[in-house]
Amino acid sequence: MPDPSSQIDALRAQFDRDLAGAAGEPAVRAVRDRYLARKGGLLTALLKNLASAPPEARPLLGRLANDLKGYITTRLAERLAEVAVSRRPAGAVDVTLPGRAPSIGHRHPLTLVREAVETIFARMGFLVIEGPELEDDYHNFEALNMPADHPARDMQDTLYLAAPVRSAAGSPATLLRTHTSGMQIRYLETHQPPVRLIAPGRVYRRDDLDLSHTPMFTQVEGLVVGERVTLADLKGTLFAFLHELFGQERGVRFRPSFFPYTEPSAEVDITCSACGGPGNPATATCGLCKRTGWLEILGSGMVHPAVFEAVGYDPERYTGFAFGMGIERAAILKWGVEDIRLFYENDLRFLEQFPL
Ligand code: 2U9
Repeated sequence: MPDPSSQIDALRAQFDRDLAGAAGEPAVRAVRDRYLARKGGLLTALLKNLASAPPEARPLLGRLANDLKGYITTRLAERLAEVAVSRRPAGAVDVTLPGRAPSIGHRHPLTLVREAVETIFARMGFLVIEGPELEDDYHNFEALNMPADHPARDMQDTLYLAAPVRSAAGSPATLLRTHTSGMQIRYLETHQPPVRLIAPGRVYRRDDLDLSHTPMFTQVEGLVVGERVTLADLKGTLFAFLHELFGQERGVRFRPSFFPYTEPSAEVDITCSACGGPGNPATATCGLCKRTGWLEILGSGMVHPAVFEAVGYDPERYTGFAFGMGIERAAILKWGVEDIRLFYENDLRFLEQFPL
């Protein structure tokens, strides 16, 4: 029979190891049962065995065994108290769980396109200017070579105010601007060339709502004025811009056109995103470009000398180019949106679809 006192020491060491390895409350309870169970408990068995020790050794062994029992009972009580503290009360929040990601907002598709346009032109050295949506006749029409009898000034096309109001620019406004050009007139009135800017903003036209018209839409116009600015500068700038916004693979073409404030004028087309442009078999049936392979994206031209005269620039000395683009139209062509009204209905199922 092994020496009873070293048996007691061995059991204490074994208990220490078992308790150290018991992590949660159930494991600690299992250790308690393993040592203290009335039937089959290791300490219970040891105490019973003491009865068969030689009578003269019993007092000492009895004391050692009782010490061990006290030790085991105390250590178990301490550990149970510890694990009970770390136990999560029912219904409590587990602060170690990863948090729920808050759903953050995102920018409106028209804002995304406007910002993309602004970034492209800013990198080309253009200034971005903004101004009032209420305008006077002079800045919206007269200075842009559209005199009083010009058809664009017709009540059918322009939204006039019932009575003039004082606009943010100071002058008495009579209408909702039909383009952002008035801002550019103001800029030319107060600055000397060289000029290189874009003017984004909301504009208003007397249109009924349909698939492709809204009485309010968003424009970006651009203007470059200097001493030897040519049509080649216009083409190079717009080629670079359109390739940046729509992709380097897109074809770009210029078609002669007419605007009162530019001469010569050109409308600019890009190859159709749906059929891939002219020469592709799909063009023969393409509904997006009406079988032409081309989509109109912006208007442009060399600034009319009458505009320079209106702002006091010498038309013999200065030349310039200008262009205009509808942001809604750009977004429609970029993403294949079927109805312009979707941009203004605030349906999240639509608005959430746009990357950029
Ligand atoms: C100044 C001089 C000239 C701006 C220009 C266009 C051509 C043009 C349309 C595009 C689609 C309007 O939004 S749209 O309906 N714009 O085609 N705009 S040149 O010309 C200017 C502007 C300011 C001082």
